Amino acid sequence: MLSSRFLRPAAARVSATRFMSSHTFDISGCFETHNFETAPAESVEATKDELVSMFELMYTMRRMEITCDNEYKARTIRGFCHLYDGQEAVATGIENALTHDDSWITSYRCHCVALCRGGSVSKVVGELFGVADGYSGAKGGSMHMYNKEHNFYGGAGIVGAQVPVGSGLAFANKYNQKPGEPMNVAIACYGDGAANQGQIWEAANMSALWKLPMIFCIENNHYGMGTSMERHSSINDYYKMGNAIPGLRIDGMNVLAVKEGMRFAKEYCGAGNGPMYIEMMTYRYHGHSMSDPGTTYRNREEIDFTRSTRDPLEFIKKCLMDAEFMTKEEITATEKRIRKEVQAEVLEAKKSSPPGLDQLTTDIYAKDLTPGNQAYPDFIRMPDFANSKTFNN
Ligand SMILES: Cc1ncc(C[n+]2csc(CCOP(=O)(O)OP(=O)(O)O)c2C)c(N)n1
Ligand SMILES: [Mg+2]
Repeated sequence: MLSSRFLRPAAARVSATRFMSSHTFDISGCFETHNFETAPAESVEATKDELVSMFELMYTMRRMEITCDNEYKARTIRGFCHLYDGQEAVATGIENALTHDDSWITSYRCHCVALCRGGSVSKVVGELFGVADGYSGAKGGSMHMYNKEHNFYGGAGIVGAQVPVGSGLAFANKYNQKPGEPMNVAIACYGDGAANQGQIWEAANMSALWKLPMIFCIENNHYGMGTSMERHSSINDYYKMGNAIPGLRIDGMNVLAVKEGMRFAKEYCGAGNGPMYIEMMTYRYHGHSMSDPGTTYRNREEIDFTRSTRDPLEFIKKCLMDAEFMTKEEITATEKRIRKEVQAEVLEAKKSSPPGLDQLTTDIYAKDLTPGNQAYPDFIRMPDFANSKTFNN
């Protein structure tokens, strides 16, 4: 079971300072630092538009994931399916602090990141239905959504595999830095259960040696499948795991703190100071995947307690009301509208069909599979460079 410090109620203090259409929110107590002389701000200003759009995105995520749960139970979705409800403030805060010039890669729990990076509910849900209009043209499914145009590199089914790829993305961003401008950063999100993998240490070492603009982002939802973090990890201060690499722990249920922490990380890493470790303190409401009811290794009281004291949506609703940006009635009306919109998008996705047979030979490495006419890659590297081959030029 979780220790009490992870279950503290989300800080929802609202200071008296008020500007015309913006408000100052107190986020002190939302951060713990490791190896840092500076820290994120203790208060942040947010405009009404910004807060409302964060709320709408988070509520859309919540409804989308609950809809996936229902559709799965109705057997219109099959196969692997890992839901993100409970963790919405993490993806939303990251999305609001970074731009789409920054690269993002994550684990199989990727529906909501896909939504942030150029997606729509119909595309994400369509991918789960296996239709041609789905996010990856029905070729990826729940765990493998990908959008190069928006610098989103997936969706990885192998635990931790996304992290070294993230360091590669950070390397590319350093390589392509424009003179006089800060570097774009790369963020790799992974779970507490992945955090002790050897490949992550190797990626961290190289990222530090080469001062890559890489953010190692551990979404600590306290469980790796059905094993609590106290049982699977000898260290539970994940933000300190980079040793010499500076670390930051963030209250991952407070979207304003996530955004401010990520702004701080982008500034630090983008300025050429090297990588950073971030630990988001969060929680998943569903079981690990659809085959896990999520109640055998944790009890209902723990889930209910988190919902009633730390829910990220209840937190942002409180901020909206305390700042007098929205009334309770306006919030209820918005929720009703979004519920309808999500349902409409699901119906839209259901109208699409599975991909045609002509799609069987697309999106694979070989360019032409016509017998006798196979195209080779442009360059094949042999062990002996002199015997390596260059084609098509
Ligand atoms: C290399 C590898 N080992 C094991 C698995 C099986 N597996 C899938 S998810 C998971 C737990 C990961 O937990 P965590 O990193 O905390 O992420 P969360 O599911 O909590 O988001 C395991 C062991 C896998 N997919 N890949
Ligand atoms: Mg986990």
